[in-house]
Amino acid sequence: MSKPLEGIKIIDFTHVQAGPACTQLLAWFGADVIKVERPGAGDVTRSQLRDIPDADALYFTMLNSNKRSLTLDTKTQQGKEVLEKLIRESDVMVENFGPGALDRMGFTWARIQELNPGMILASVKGFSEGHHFEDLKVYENVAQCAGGAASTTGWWKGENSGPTISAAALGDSNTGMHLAIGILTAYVGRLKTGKGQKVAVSMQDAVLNLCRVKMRDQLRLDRVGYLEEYPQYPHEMQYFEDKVVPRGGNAGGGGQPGWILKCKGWETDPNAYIYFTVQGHAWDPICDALGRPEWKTDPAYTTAKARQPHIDEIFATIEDFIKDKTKFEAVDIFRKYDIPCAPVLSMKELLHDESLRKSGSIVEVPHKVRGSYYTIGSPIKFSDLKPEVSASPLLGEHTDEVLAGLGYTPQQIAELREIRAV
Ligand code: CAO
Repeated sequence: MSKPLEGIKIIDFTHVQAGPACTQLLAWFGADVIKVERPGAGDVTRSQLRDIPDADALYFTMLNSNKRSLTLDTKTQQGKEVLEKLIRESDVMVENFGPGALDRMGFTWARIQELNPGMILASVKGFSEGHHFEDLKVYENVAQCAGGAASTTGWWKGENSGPTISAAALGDSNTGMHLAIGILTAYVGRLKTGKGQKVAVSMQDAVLNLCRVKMRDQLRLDRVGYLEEYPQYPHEMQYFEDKVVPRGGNAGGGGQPGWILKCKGWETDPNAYIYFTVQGHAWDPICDALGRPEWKTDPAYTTAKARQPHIDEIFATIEDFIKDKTKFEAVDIFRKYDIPCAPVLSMKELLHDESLRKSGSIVEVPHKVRGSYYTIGSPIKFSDLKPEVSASPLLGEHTDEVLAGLGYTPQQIAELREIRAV
């Protein structure tokens, strides 16, 4: 079966993580993604944190599968001419250079439209156009700080109570995913109007979009003065006095209290924990699971509001119940009662998880230089499409092929190579 995005040609002018994550997704679903890289060096992630000497680093391979690689120095006149031809023949150009880099290269939005009025130009920047920080270059953690994730993650007191960064790529890959949605929207728009458009996602906005419930909490705090589901309520109300959303440790982000609880072996295994959610309507099953049927009718426990002052005691009771059970045994017990919970899984456990292998969420990909590598496959599953992950390209692997497709003769390609334009 042909893949849904087959026939869509994308100039992938991206590097590091935010842009490549977006274009990789589109490549999985069938788009022809041509990664344009500087001759000699290419995407900086090819050589960052290498685990095998002289082989593309996993940082690169895991974000650039299913693409073709064209080396092109777009600062030379000849390189610019090649890019112009490519722009004329492509549907989408994705870039995540520092602010103004594309304009400095001579490819302003006006020029791109002149070359191809149907072109969709998709950009990631740290901040949105016109923002007072728009000139800043931004990496992952900078975005997490600017988008509200860092101020709301971590602990509100104690030695390590400062703003905290999440290990999940909220700034990078998350922004790329937003951009992919924008590109597909603009593409559908173009099918109706024939016109391309500019699509932009700032990393700050993409992080903020994922911090929606924290903004909800700020608005509630402004109105009500406290947040009853936060661990500070009701014993540490001083943390609400400045009316700024405090960090909530491992508390549940929605209306359901939750916490990370120790299981058997936590003293030596850093991941011997489960997450347990005290779902309001599952209170009776929770009491049954814990062998505390008296809590089902005790007014001090029957409503979420009544339970909140005792929430630490409730979590301590669950911890006591699971202290002689592994995280998997604990979850096996609670799943019978329909309680939302899961073990805290390490990267090692996820890498070897059979279900993830079976579903294609973790895949092994043969690679010309590395031998093979494991990578994360498509998290989006379809009934009529099985995205197959193929190796990331070697630097310039498809240069000749792409140039020939643009009409260059072997001799012209050799000349371009001679002057190091490709
Ligand atoms: N041929 C010739 N020149 C090329 C080229 C090519 N094929 N590809 C890129 N370049 C040039 C650009 O023209 C630019 O040159 P100038 O600055 O002289 O105009 C330069 O290479 C790239 O600059 P940059 O600012 O993008 O790169 P950087 O390493 O200094 O900064 C980053 C990296 C990520 C901080 C910056 O690109 C950025 O802020 N991007 C937007 C936000 C973003 O996506 N960040 C997430 C990255 S993932 O963590």
